[in-house]
Amino acid sequence: MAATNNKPFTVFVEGNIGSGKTTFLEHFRRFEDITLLTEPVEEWRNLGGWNLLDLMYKDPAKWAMTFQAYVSLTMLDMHRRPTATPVKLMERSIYSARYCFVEHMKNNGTIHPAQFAVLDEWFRFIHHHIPIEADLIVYLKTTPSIVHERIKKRARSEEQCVPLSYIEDLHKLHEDWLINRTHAECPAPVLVIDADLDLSQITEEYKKSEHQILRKAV
Ligand code: DCP
Repeated sequence: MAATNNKPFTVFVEGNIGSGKTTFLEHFRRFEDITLLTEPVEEWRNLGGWNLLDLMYKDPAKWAMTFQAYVSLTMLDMHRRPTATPVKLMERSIYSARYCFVEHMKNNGTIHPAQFAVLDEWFRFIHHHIPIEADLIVYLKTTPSIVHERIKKRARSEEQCVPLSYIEDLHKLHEDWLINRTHAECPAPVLVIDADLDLSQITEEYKKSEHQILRKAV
C-alpha cells in the first residue's frame, strides 16, 4: 500500500471501558502499513513513579482533574505523532476524554465547576488551534452489564471498585456523543460495531470494518 498524500487516514476507536478497543487494534496488526497507537494507560500508571490512574480511582475529588489533564496531554501527543503509513488507528481521542470522562466528572460533581472550566478551555484551545486529523470513528457499542462483567474478570487492580452505574453513565455519554450527537463536535463519520460478542465470535464482527478502514489506504 502506498500513501496517497502526507495525511494518513485516521481512525479513532471508541467505546466504553472494557469494550475491546485494544483487541480491535490488535486485529489490525496483521495488515501492513497501519500505525497502531494503543492508549497510553501504562504512562497513566507510571508518571515518574506515580500511578495517576490509581490515585484518580482512590480519591477522585482530589485527583480527577490532574488525571484528566495528563490524559489530554498524552492524547494530544498521539494525535500529533507523525505517521509514515497510509492508515493510523488510535485508541480513543481527546474527544472521548472531554465528552465522556470529563463530562461525567462535571455532571456528578467529582470536579469543581472551576476545574471543569479549566479542562474545557484547554480542550477548546486544542480543538480550535491544533489540527487533529479524524476520518472515521469506530464505535464499539456494548451493553453496560456485559462490559462490567469483563472489567471484573480482567481484574485491573485500579478498576476493582468500578460500579455498574459508572459504566451505565459512560455508556450514555458515548451514545449522546456518537449516536444522539448532543455535542457540536463529532469529528468524523461513525461506524458502529456490535462489541457485546465474546472473543470467539468478535473477529467476524471486526472483519466487517476492514473494508472501510483498509480501502482508504490503497
Ligand atoms: N480513563 C479515564 N479517563 C479517560 C480515559 C480513560 O478515566 N479520559 C480510565 C478508564 C479506565 C482506564 O482509564 O479505567 C482505561 O480505559 P479505556 O476504556 O480507555 O481502556 P480499556 O483498557 O478499558 O479499553 P478496552 O478494554 O476497550 O481495550
